[in-house]
Amino acid sequence: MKGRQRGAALLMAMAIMAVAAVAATTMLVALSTWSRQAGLVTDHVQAEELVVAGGDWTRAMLFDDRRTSGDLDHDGEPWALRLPPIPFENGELAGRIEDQQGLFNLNNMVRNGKLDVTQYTRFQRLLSILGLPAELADTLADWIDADGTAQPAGGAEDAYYRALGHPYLTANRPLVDLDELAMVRGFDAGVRAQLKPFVTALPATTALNVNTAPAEVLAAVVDGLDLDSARALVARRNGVFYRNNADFLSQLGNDATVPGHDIRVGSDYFLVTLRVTYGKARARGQMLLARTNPTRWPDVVWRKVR
Ligand SMILES: [Ca+2]
Ligand SMILES: [Ca+2]
Repeated sequence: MKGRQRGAALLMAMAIMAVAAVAATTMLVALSTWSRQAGLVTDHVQAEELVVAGGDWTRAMLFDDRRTSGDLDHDGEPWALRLPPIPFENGELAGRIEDQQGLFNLNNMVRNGKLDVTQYTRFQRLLSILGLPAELADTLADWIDADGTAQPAGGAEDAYYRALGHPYLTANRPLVDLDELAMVRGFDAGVRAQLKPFVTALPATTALNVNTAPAEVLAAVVDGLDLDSARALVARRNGVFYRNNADFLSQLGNDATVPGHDIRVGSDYFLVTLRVTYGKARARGQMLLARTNPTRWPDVVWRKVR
């Protein structure tokens, strides 16, 4: 980076730090005005930088949420509100934060390189609820597990992918993000679109947040909970929330069980989606945030801006 650009980046960072606690509008107006005066960047680069700046604002918001609400996250909290487009000079910003721990974490299916049969069964249950073939659980387990032995019920290891027109190998490690599913046998665009509202790929094994999980995921994870009962639970949850696991467990019928370590009422992982218009340019950004250390702003696990 040239000195002037580095100075600009530093100024940008300082501006973000200084105003993160203030309203987003104020921050974005300040940044866009500063940048126009400096005349350093094109509209598109500017739009991308505003996506990054907006991302830092969401990090500050989630940090503050943990500080004020403790280990408790539900759809009634400020972070869960979809932001209406915020206009600023020469553009606007829109975005949302989505809890990822209310979704089924596909990487839970493999622990330390080996299949976790309980989680694999839960994913099969989710596939069945969504009307998708059970063998998708086998091909995905093979994609993630460390070994090269295909699941007996319809898995796929290197031999399958090597024989493709554009050959490649199985990852044999946790999914980095959901886009990677496109590489896995059977996960065509239609399947991925059907799964998307219910699944995620997180860098650690995670418990399910029962305050934000959709009925389909609750029915997949809780043994003996059918979809109708899960829908009834979600309807009752609307407007109230579970304060702890016992609160949730007391709402289950006699036949429904789930180990306490597989559920919780808070979340560490959030997906941020931001759209910025600046001048004639548009930029869209997504980032996965990990709030695993409550003493600092959430870490950015990955960020995509385009
Ligand atoms: Ca919270
Ligand atoms: Ca494998």
